[in-house]
Amino acid sequence: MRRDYITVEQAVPMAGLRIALTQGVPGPWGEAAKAFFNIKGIDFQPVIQNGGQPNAELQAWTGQNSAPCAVLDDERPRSHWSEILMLAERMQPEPRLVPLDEEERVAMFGIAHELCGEDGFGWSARLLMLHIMEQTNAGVPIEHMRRKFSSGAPLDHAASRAGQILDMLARRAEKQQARGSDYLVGDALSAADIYWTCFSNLVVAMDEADCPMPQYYRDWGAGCVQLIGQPVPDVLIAHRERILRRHFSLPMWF
Ligand SMILES: N[C@@H](CCC(=O)N[C@@H](CS)C(=O)NCC(=O)O)C(=O)O
Repeated sequence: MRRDYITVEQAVPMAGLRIALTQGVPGPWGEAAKAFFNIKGIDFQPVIQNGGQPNAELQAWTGQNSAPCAVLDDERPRSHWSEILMLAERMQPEPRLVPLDEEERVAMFGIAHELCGEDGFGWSARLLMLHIMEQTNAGVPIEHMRRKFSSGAPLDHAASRAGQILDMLARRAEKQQARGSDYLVGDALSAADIYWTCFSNLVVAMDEADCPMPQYYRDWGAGCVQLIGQPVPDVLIAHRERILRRHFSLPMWF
């Protein structure tokens, strides 16, 4: 379902599903959104968001300037990870990515928050990356990104949150395997598996053949693991590889 990007200006008058995505890098929130729609066979039009930039046109269209942001026809823009997931579920319920069973739903949304939410894994890894960018003069507008994405806690808090979440996920993956499931929740694929697959790329870069992303992005991930101070458990990388191969369109394209 590879498609060329269009600008916000081109996207605004269009009908259908348009999704603003950071062009040129596999932003984990954006890659997860893309995977939901791809897995469900829902067509969408990628729209350019420029990472770290003001994105004034996107701001005027959607009331915010981050990616991803999904706009279906003339409905309200959806930029929170859970809004985008629920939109995908509504547009095409099968295959389900939010479990029907209420206990499993709670587990899935809990894991998703730990991966995607404020003070979660992606949030914390990004703060570690901003620190690395600053040390290496990476040319990224650090102050703009900190203003958007800092919670005011010190760097060691971000490192320990990322480590705690990795431990929690590894324990869960092991328990699930012991009961005969290849998935993080219940016995089937859910958004939790997709989020982990995409967010794992922040710490252990996917193979070039699967995800041809810039070398600097790979280097930031390795630096991130050093700051976390513990390796990413093998069980989680094996899980990521299984989900990638079974459920993603490869190579990724951004
Ligand atoms: N709004 C999303 C999070 C989106 C997000 O954090 N996007 C980042 C991904 S690194 C982004 O757009 N960064 C580039 C930028 O801010 O320009 C949510 O809470 O679900």
